[in-house]
Amino acid sequence: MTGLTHPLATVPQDELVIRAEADPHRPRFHFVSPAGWLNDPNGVSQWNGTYHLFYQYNPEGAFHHRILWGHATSTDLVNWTDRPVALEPSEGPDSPDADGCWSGVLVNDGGTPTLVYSGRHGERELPCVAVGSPDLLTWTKAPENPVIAAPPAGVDVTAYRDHCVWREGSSWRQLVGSGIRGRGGTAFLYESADLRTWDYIGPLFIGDAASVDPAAADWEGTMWECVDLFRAGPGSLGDGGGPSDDVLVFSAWDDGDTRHPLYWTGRYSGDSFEPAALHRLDYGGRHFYAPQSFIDDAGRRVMFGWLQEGRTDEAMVEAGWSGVMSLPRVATLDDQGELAFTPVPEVETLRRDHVRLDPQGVAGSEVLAEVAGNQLDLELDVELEPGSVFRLGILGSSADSGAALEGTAPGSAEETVIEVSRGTGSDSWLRLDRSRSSLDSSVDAEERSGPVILAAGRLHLRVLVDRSAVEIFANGKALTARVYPTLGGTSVRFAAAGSVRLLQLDAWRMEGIFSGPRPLFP
Ligand code: DQQ
Repeated sequence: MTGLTHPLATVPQDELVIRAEADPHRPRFHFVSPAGWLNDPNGVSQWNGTYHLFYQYNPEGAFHHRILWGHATSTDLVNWTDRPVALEPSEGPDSPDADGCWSGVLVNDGGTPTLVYSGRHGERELPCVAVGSPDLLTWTKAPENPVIAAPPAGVDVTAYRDHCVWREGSSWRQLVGSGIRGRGGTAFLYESADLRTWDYIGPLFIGDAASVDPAAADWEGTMWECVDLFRAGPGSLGDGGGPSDDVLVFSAWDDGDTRHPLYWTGRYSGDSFEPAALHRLDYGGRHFYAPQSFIDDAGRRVMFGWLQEGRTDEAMVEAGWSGVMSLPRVATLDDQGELAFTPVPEVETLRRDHVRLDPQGVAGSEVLAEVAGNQLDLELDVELEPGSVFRLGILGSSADSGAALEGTAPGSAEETVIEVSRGTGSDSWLRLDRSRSSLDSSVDAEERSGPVILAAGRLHLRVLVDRSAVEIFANGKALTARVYPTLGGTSVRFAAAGSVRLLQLDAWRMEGIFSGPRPLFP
């Protein structure tokens, strides 16, 4: 560490871990940094059987500044062991990463673990490389850094950072996220023989920031952060494929505003990407941001995302920690050619105290006497007739909140409500109502929603509640969000309007993955 301090570094560093551990909103079975700030997943991978999760980390406090790469490893994607910080800024006027080691990826360079990341100096980010020891615990920065000296000449870029790197034939290819002022987000394509010298090819594809209202949930933004290009259909990237077999994931950014993750389906061929359709990746918007994915040894496309906080900067700083890593989720293409998500099955090893409810009609509102808690895994199969609505209330603080669940009257208690409504046509919706999640009026309480397909009225709903982190999967569509109840509510209830049948409900309490305080610098 240097002696540099930031105005937001108001909590002594040796107090951060204690504060973080004491915070009731801190998740227990999601990966979080030991304390301080965490944002994007980086270098996600499986190397010689071991899973590696690197992440944007500021151990100085719960704010984004002078970012390091934290590192944790796992053999099961569930339990994580902290490893020494992998990358930290190198000081000096000529250092390309003097002000931060920003997001990037891990690649296997003929057996040598190699990181490609964005070095930040001043307001500028440029591609850098670091080479790892065989155990991936010690990293040496390449003397050639930055390996690309500047964004493409003659292009007025809104920003330029983050990397997707893959092997194609005998070459390396790289995308760098960017945006062209006045047009839209883009990813610049480069090629290299050695990861050190890169030839610029051109923009892979340029988005259109004017295609929809900037307020829209699928606005492309003016810059694409954390681009991630992969083959979701059969075969592998670069072998042609069908018109919608490739996926280009990005996080829509606009002048410092982290908006939401989106993806194009299309075909990557030659030096360009022919788009088919644009989709929302997670209906939680900024609460599942900067996702990055990899193929593991089992052939699964595993994705992590950053669950941004929904509380004020001051509240984060006071809490001593900020930022949650999503549970790893498997991405597949569904029948509609869209990404479908489900948490990796390994998460189920944390399940305890199983409760099962048998088939029953749902009428009015009912508290589940057998199920309560703020660390839960809930799995439901529900059948909805056209025009009906199913609601699941979680983190409820008193029996009085039944009125809210039925949508009739607001009360003073807290409750977070997940709602699935079946339209009379094909318009069915997943909605998260956070309007009564917290009595704290300073936290984000905006509604989140998006369309779901209920074939024959059937819904498979999975809800993972981990204190302030909530991950919802409804027939493969993900909605991730943060909630900050103040009353310590643990009740679970369901309710219905119209004709709804619960086919099965399984519930478990979830075990935590860390046994106590962890050192800021393992
Ligand atoms: N966060 C990183 C950037 C990236 C952004 C900096 C996305 O590299 O563009 O911490 O959250």
